[in-house]
Amino acid sequence: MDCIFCKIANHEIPSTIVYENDYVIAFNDLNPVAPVHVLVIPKKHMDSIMAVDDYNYVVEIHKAIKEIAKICKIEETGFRVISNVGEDGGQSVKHLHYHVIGGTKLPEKLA
Ligand code: DGP
Repeated sequence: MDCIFCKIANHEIPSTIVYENDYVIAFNDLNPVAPVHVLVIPKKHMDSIMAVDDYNYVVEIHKAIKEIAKICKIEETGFRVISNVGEDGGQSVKHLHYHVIGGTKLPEKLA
């Protein structure tokens, strides 16, 4: 499968890794929208939230988000977590991922 995030998870292409364990890897987004913009992904390929077939990975992602917030020193100031799904959601990479965004007062709030 030709998936860019699988290649990042397998260390086949470089990324700035923020956090990693057996289940997940988190790395800086190529096009950050804020001082902190980290992507957290499961190491197992799943297309999106709609394709999750092993919720152990979701638990691990949730735990990783807490670690990332501490590592990036945004646990006190706050942050936003977004997972875009499908066409209307604006998902451009078809490998489940969560954006962790912070480090500044975030502008727009849709929900
Ligand atoms: P989304 O639009 O939710 O599918 O977000 C995909 C994000 O992935 C987008 O913010 C840019 C980022 N991205 C795409 N390709 C790469 C890459 O090769 N490396 C890194 N670090 N980020 C990437």
